[in-house]
Amino acid sequence: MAGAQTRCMSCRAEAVEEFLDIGTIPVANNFVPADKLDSPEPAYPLRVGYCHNCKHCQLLDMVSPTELFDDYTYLSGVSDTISEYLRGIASGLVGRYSLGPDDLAVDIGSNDGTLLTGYLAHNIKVLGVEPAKNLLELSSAAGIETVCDYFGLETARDVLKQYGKASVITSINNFAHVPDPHDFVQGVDVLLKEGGVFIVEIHYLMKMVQDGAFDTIYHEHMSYWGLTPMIALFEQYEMQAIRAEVLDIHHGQLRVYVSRKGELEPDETVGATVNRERELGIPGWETCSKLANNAYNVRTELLSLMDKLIDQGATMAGYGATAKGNTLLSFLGVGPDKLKFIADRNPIKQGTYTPGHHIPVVSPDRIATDKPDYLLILAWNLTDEIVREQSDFLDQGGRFIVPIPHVRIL
Ligand code: JHZ
Repeated sequence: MAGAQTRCMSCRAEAVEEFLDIGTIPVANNFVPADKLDSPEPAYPLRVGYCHNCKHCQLLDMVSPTELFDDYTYLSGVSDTISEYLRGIASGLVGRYSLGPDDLAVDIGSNDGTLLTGYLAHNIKVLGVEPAKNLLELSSAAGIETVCDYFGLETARDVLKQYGKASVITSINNFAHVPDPHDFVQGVDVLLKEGGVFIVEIHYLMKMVQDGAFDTIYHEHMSYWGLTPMIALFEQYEMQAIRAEVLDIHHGQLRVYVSRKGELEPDETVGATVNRERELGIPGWETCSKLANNAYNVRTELLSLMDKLIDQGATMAGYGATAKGNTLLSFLGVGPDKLKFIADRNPIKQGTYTPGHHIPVVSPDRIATDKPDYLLILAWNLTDEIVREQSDFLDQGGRFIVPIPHVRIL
């Protein structure tokens, strides 16, 4: 791994200053299979910084995308909330842009194909672009054709030759995974039809700062976007934001609709969102420092709560073997001595162990048999669905601990 990257990946100025150091930890989604528990596990520094020139936030240490994404354990289709949401994006775009059988919809980072299945009932041509080889079987079973590659200028040219231009291109939660956003945006420009729309959705830096969600920092998330720096990036390629929506999903996402300049008319949401960022000073050095302080506060508070409950004889497990959970547990240094197991519905994760501290990941059925007193919700963005699903646990006297935005017991 190269040294700290203080050159901004968006504006390319040598102006990125570190504001939070999570530590040297393994990659959050690299769950360890049982037969690899004794093998050495690579760990990388995880530091995040702020660009004083364009206000972009990014990691200072980049892990190769191949290590992060060639084999991927996160499945879009596992949680009902996320599946419905993703399919809803597709049907929403069909209505908004009157898409029909002549239109091609491309989804970048298409994962198991969940989003693209939302177009099928409308007879739209669809194509996924997804680098994770292990997910191809799943998308193909869902009836989705997928190009197995990283998206960028070269892949866009190949897709164009074989499938033609796309009327809509979606990139949901993977623009932050990209080490070279310039190459990505140039690829979009090549593949997008005249008058077409690119829809990019990311964890919104503003919500991340407001909720103190420092656990969404992990090696996969190379960038932490606000709208202001994103607009500056698009402008370099004669592209423009035409609409911006702040959404509740994943505790706060920013969805930006992008077209080539002059092709579609921007609406008032873009200016309003940029103004809001300016008013709140986000992205800004001070707000980034606040996020760092919240990380230290949550660490102190949650560790002392867990220690107190364990001293009183309580047993504890986790719910949701999430990437963000692994950042939190690594930052706190929590292992199986505190959390007996982590329950998760994703069959790919079950039977594995969390990176670093090796907490076993098991099926949620274990909750009923082991009856822990407390479940720490590591997928706290999906608390409502989890509490609904685990109503028996609550009825039998179990309690949930939610770590973020602040530590609380339900
Ligand atoms: P969830 C992922 O982060 C990774 P993670 C990625 N980098 C990204 O950007 C964000 O998503 C958006 C399980 N679960 O969505 C399913 C149950 O078992 O918070 C999932 O494994 N039962 C792409 O990993 C996990 O929780 C349930 O009832 O932080 C949720 O993962 C529910 C509701 C969820 O993402």
